[in-house]
Amino acid sequence: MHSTTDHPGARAFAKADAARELGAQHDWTLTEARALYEAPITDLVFAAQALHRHYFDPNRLQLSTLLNVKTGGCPEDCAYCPQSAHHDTGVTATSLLPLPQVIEAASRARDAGATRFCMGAAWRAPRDRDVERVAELVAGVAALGMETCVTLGMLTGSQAASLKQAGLDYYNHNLDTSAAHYDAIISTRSYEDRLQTLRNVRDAGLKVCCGGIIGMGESLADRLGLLVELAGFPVHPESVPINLLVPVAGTPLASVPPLEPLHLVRTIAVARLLMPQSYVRLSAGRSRLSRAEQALCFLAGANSLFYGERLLTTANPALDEDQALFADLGLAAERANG
Ligand code: SAM
Ligand code: DTB
Ligand code: SF4
Repeated sequence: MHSTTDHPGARAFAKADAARELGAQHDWTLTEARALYEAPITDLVFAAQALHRHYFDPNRLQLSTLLNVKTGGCPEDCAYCPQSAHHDTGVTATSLLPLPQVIEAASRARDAGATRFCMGAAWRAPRDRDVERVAELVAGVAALGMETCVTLGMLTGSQAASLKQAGLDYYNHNLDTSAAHYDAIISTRSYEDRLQTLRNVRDAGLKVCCGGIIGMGESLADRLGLLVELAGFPVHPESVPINLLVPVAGTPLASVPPLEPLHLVRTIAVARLLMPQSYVRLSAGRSRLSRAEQALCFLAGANSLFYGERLLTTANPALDEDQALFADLGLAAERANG
């Protein structure tokens, strides 16, 4: 009989399985991650699903709704991003949305079944007075009984502490890719800058949401390098968003050939095996996946997604389409606070 013991990934699978006794491990290597990724897909997805079931209810999804609270005009030059002022994408820059508009969007998201509300701002780094205003938004959304998440760019320790004080649950700040591939994607801030923000966020007692983007023309080593980096954090991010590049006209990555969705499935499965206790979010790029491809992502251990018609500047599946998908797959939304 064939099993995970018959191919070169056997030791890596055994290590992943040991998490049942040892909990999450932090010393994953690129060689081990590659052995998992390149295993027969049945072995890979089976192992990921088995470990997933050890830590999570396999039939529940965590639903987060995104709102862009400050759009465009960003001074960073992230090659994938439609909101960078360096790229001519037709996105119009706006100032921070007022509180009532944010509360209205959050209430709608809650009524539609989302348990977390994520607010994004196209900043390189907020000023202290920006943080004060975002803190008001966070407090307002938290008062609705929703979990809160914001992504504002680089953050100092004291800014992270102010947001925590306001009731913030999660801070999203992605590494985006491996350290080696990073310079091909962004030149205006360093990998170390990102790691420092993540340390500031963790030290303030916030939960960390950190992942990246695949399908940007990276090598397999880069794709896995990102996961190995995240799995090496002293505490794994509680939430790991895996975004499939949404190609936007006017960005330097607009014509990168689309990644075959099975690579997304394998990436999610490896993320699940390396970080078994983290929520793995099937993030941007869902609009171009079939229902069956999304089902395979859930089987591979994805248990969170963005729910709502828009991401930040691009489209996401419609609510009724997603509700029909969940019903057909027999999956239910995770309830608020667990
Ligand atoms: N400015 C802040 C920052 O960069 O940290 C927050 C907003 S930024 C848009 C949040 C994340 O969205 C990025 O780190 C990136 O991973 C993701 N993202 C942006 N554009 C994307 C695209 N075209 N396709 C997939 N993911 C994208
Ligand atoms: C994350 O990892 N993905 C989200 C969220 N964090 C902020 C953003 C996806 C953006 C996709 C492109 C857009 O809509 O502008
Ligand atoms: Fe700015 Fe964030 Fe877009 Fe980079 S990803 S250009 S920092 S909004």
